[in-house]
Amino acid sequence: MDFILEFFLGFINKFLGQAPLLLGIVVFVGYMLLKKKWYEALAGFIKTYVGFKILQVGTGGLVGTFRPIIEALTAKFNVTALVIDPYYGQSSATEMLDTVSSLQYVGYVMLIAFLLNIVYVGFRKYTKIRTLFITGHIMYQQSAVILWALYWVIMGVTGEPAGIGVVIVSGLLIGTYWAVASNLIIEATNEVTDGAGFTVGHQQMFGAWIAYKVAGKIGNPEHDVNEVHMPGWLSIFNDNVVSNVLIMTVFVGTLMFIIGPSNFDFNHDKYYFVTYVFERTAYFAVYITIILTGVRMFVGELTNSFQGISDRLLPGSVPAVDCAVTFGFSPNAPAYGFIFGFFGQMLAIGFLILINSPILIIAGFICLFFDNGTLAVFANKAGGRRAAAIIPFFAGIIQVLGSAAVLMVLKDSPLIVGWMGMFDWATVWAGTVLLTDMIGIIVPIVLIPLMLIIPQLQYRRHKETYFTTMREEK
Ligand code: ASC
Repeated sequence: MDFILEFFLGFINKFLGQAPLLLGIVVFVGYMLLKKKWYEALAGFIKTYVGFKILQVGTGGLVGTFRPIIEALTAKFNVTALVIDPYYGQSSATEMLDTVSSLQYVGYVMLIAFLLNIVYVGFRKYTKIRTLFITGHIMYQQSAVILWALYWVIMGVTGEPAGIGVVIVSGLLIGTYWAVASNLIIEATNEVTDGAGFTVGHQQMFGAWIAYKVAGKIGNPEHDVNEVHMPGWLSIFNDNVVSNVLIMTVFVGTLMFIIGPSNFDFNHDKYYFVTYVFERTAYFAVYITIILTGVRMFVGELTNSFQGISDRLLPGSVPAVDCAVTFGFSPNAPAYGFIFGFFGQMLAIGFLILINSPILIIAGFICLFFDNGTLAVFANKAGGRRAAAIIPFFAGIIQVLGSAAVLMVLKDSPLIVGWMGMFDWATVWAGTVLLTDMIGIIVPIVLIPLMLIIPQLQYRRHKETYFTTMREEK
């Protein structure tokens, strides 16, 4: 068994977790199935690989540039509390599981979940599931966090290694979530990307679906954040580079001045504080432009070649990939999500301080930007700028309060540093953990068949286009 696990973990880390490689191969195979020339398939592989690598340079750059600013902000106010960044959730999970000799079970959870997802797609005629979740680093993160949380509320007091029941239930539960939630968001993703042929496999799939649905009711899609046609001098905002830099300079620049020059470690020979601030904030547009370039490079290839896979190999199925891919279709929306999500989170953190809450929360950049950015992309598509502002604002409040609630039962876990505050984890998963704490392991067990009802309901809404165009008629 250890051999199988080792092989699988290698496979995850070195292949599945390498999105550029995996998607490149998908494109290659797709083109071969479409009977293209081998060199065309090779060219498709290379453009997908390089394009995805470029995307990763952009997302990595955003994290590297902006995470320290958010951290400096909380350091300045000297708050000690738990951080709602996914990597803080992940390290709480792995550190704790390690103390009860159970870290290796994260691999089993992932293996069970991934195999289950394949089975669901294999039996899509019955399950109505069309998506395979392949965002490797997220698969690991979520497997670790769910195992930790369920272990802690079910077996924590014993200090024993995780039991087989918890491992299996965690795997079945998280695999069902990957399949059901990424499947739920296909139609909306196809609207956002104009039928690019992939779906989102990340941490806010239920959230993005809700954002898309609610946005249609509160906003106007005509007022797209990417098509602001302002008159006079405001017309410079029509360009996403200019508008991202101006907005972020005002917003993040103000934060940086509040934090103060002495709290930033920058080269005084090279910068005045003000030029340093401007460089940081301008990097926002630099990385968004990089993301755009990368996405544009591979999305066309993926769309064309996936036709081959979904015509011949797995009819009507699509890969579920990182949320940042959608940013390439809506370059102004992530800044909206970040800023309004920030206000929402700050308001909720202020509230926790005011009521003297036993749990204090620190904002994390990944949650602020990638989670709310994604919600803004979906909200904007259905409800324009109004929705792209209002929805991330409320999401920010929910991320903080939902995480604080679940941390009430997890806070005594050894070596805890935080929780994954991403939308689905501050809602569905926080709720599941709290209910499991009250009622027991029956809660996640019952949740599995309940989630499986969702694709059945989706299928009923548009049977004719469900497996073909994957778009609902308007
Ligand atoms: C996460 C996480 C990341 C980012 C990235 C966004 O939740 O763990 O590294 O979001 O996937 O592109």
